Amino acid sequence: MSEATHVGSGKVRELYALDDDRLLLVASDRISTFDVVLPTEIPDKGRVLTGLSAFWFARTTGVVPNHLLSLRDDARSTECRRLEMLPIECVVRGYLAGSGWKDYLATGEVCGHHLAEGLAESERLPQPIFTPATKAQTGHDENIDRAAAAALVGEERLAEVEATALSLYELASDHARSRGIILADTKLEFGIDDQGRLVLGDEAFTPDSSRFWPADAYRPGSTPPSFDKQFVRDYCEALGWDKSHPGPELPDDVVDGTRARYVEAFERLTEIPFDDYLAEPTVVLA
Ligand code: Q0N
Repeated sequence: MSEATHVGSGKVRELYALDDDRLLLVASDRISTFDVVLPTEIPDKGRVLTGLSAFWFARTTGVVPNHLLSLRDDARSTECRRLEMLPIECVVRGYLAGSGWKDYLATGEVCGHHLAEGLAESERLPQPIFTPATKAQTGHDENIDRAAAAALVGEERLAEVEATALSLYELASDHARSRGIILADTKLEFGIDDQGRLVLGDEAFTPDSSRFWPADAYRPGSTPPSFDKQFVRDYCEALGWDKSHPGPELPDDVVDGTRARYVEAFERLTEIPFDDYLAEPTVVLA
């Protein structure tokens, strides 16, 4: 990418500027667990996530426009429109997990949503809730209430992103459910284009931005297994690793099993053979 300037990196993705209007988002095969990037890669993980995101972008243009311009032949790089990103993470939760469960246990509320008493861990909520968070540069995003989010993006824009995020979650979670995957929650990022329009950016409904649970193993009252990372988590727990940097190397069977789970998520959700995607990435856009 000699033509592109590196402009940012996440734990597992890199962002390059192509020109004044366009960015290149490159998904690596790195994997993180318990917030630590492991020294061992999962082959094709970045391609699975890039293809899944593009699949969702193509299927949600009726809800909101998105930043995708094109997929590169490497199947892991997305050319996208440069936006002015909103300074909030737009999280939608259909189930009570992660920081939502923690906040509920401590206060009975999540981001100002007062919930019924006596809900169990991982329980399905009566209706999905919009639970925005601040974007922390380092460390953890902080859940915020409606007033704090409105102070960051404005009352009108907040109402628009809330309605849009809830519509997107409903569309994606209904589809995933019909394919045996529970989309427990998801994090979306929006930006504003040069015309002032709201546009969906970043990645969408991937296992890195959402909690994917296998529907057949779902039991409220416990933490369901992660569809994608469960072998990695189980291996790390059995090792007794203290979850500080650096993480452990993964053995071949854990790598192979995890790769198979990512590919299975891709194929279940898209109904496209993963090899077809590798041969011609644009198949996910059809
Ligand atoms: C942008 N981030 C946060 C890649 C993702 N379309 C866009 N226009 C302008 N800025 C961004 C996007 C997008 N997507 C999004 N940072 C800049 C997430 N990054 C973290 C690093 O890896």
